[in-house]
Amino acid sequence: MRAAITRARFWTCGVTGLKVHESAVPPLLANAVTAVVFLLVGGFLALLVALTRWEAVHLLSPKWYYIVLTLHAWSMLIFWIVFMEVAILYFACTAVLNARLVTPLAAWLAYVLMLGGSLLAALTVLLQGDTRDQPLLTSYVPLNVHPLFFLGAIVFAVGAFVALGVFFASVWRASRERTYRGSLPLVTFGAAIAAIIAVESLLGGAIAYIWAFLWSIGLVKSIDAEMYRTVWWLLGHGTQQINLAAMVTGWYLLAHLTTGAQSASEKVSRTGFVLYVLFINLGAAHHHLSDPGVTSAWRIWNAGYAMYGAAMASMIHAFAIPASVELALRRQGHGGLFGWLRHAPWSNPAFAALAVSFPLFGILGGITGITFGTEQLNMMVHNTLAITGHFHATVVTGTSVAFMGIAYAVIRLIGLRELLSHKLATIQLYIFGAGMAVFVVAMMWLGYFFGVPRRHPDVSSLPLIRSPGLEAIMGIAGVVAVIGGVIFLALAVGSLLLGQRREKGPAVAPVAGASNGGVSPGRGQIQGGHAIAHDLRGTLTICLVFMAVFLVIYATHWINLSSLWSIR
Ligand code: HEM
Ligand SMILES: [Cu+2]
Repeated sequence: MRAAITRARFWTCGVTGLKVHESAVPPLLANAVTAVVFLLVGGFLALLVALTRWEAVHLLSPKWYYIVLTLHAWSMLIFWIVFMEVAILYFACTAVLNARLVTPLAAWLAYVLMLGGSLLAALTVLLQGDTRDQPLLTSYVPLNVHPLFFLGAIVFAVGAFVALGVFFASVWRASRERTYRGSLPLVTFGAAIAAIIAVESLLGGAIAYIWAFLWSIGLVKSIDAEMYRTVWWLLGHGTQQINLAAMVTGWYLLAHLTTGAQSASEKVSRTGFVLYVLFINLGAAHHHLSDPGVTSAWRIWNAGYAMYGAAMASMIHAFAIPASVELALRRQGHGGLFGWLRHAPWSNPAFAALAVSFPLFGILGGITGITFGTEQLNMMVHNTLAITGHFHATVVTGTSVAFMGIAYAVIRLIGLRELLSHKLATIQLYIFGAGMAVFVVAMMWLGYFFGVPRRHPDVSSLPLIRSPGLEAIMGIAGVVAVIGGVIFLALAVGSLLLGQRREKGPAVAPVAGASNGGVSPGRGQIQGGHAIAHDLRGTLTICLVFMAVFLVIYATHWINLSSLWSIR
C-alpha cells in the first residue's frame, strides 16, 4: 500500500529523464516564483537608481535615493538570490537524486519565515521615517537603523537555516535509501558545498544581526564598529560565495542539460568545490582592505595569499566547464579548433544563459575581483563605482543570468509548462547580458578613471573631472538591461500561467540506484573513460587567451598605481 502511494507520486520528465516527486513541487515553485517577484521589484528599483546616477536625469531626491538603493540591494542580492537558491537546493536534493523532499512541512515553515522576515525588513526600510538612517546593503553600525529591520533580517536568516536543514535531511535520506547510483552527483555535490558555506555565513550573520538588534534596542551599550564589520562580512562575503558555488553548480547543470556535457574528471571538479569550502571565507578580508582597524599583514595574507586557494578552485571550473562542453560536442562530430563552439546550441535559452553568464562572470567579474582584491590596488577603487561595477558583473551578469537559465528549466521540468517563446527567451538573455556588460564596464570606468564614488545621490557638486558621455552610456545600458529583465519576467510568469501544458512522463517507482537522466554518470562512466586522450585544444586556447587578458589588466593596474605619485 505504502509502495503504491510512493509509486504514484513520482513522474519521469520526458526530456531529461529526471524523476520528480510531487512533494518537491509546491515548495520549490513557491520559492522560485517568490524569487522572480523580488527580481521584478528589484529591477524596477534598479531603474530608479540608475536614472538617479545618470546626472542628466537625476531622478530621485537624496532621501528617496537611499531608500530605493537599500530596497534594490536587499530585493536583489538577498531576496531574489536566496529564494532562488532554496529552489535550486530543493531541485538538487530531489529530482537530481530521484528522491522525495523530506518534511515538506518544514520547507513551508522555512518559506513563511523567509517571506515574513523579508517583508518586515523591506517595510521597515520604507516606513521607518526621517529620524532613522537607511542601512543600505551592509547595515553598518552605528547607523541609526530601526530595530525591526534587524529583526526582519534575523527571521529571514532563521528561515534560510530551516531550508538548509530540509536540504541536508533530504540528501541524507536519499543516500540511506540509495536512490541514486554511485557517489553523490556533481550537481548535488556542488549544491551541498553551497549549503555548507551557507551554514557558515548564516552563523556569522546571526551573530552580527542579533548583536546589532540588541544594541538598537539598548540592551547592548556599545558595539565595536570594526568587529561588527568583520563579523558582518562573514555573511556579506559568505553569501556571495554561496552564489558562486550555486552558479558554478548551475553551469555544470546547464551544460549537461543542453549538450549532454559531463565533467572530464569529476574528481577534479569536486576538488574545486572542496577548495571553495576551505579557502573562500578568507576572502572576506577584501572588504577591509582600506580599514585602519586591521594590520596590513593580516589584510595581505588573507585577501592575497590565502585567497588564492579559492581562486584556484575557480580556475579549475573555468577549465572544466568549457572542456566538458567541448568534449560533448566533439563526440557529436563537431571538430576543428572551434568548430564545436560554432555548433553549440546557441539558440537554446538554457545554453544562452551559460554562454552569457560564464564568460562575463569570468572576464568582467573574476579579473576585477582578483585585481581590486589586492591590497595595494584596492586603494585606487575603494568606495568608487568601480566596485559596484565589479559586483554587478559577478552577481548580475554571472549569478542572476545563470539563475534565469535555471528558472526556464524549472518552469519546463517542475512547472510542466512550455515557455511562451524559446526564441524570445534566448534573445532576452543576450539583451540582458549585453546591456549589463556595457553598464558594468561604464561603472568601472567611471570609478577607476574618474573617481566617481558609489552610494552618492548627486556627484555634480564634487570636484571631479567630468567624463565625456560615460554616465549617459551607463544610464542607457542600465535601461537596456532592465528591458531585458522585464522580458524575462514576462516570459517566466506568462509561461507558468499560460504556457502550453507539458505531458507528465510515466509515473514510476523509485528504483534503488536508478539512473537520473545522466546528471551524474557515476565514477568513470564518461564514454571512453580516460583510456583515450581528450581533445581539448579549443578550451585550452580560450583559457590561454583569458590568462593573457588577465595578466595585461593586472599589470596595467600596477603601472597605474605606480604613476599616481612619484617617489623622490
Ligand atoms: C538591470 C539590472 C540592474 C541595474 C541597472 C542596477 C543598477 C544599480 C545601481 C545604479 C546601483 C547604485 C550604485 C550606487 O549608486 O552606489 C546599484 C547598486 C546595487 N545593486 Fe544593482 N542593478 C541591477 C541589478 C542588480 C542585481 C540583479 C543585483 C543582485 C543580485 C544587484 C545588487 C546591487 C547591490 C548589492 C547594490 C549596492 C547597494 C549598496 O551600495 O549598499 N543589482 N545597482
Ligand atoms: Cu567578498
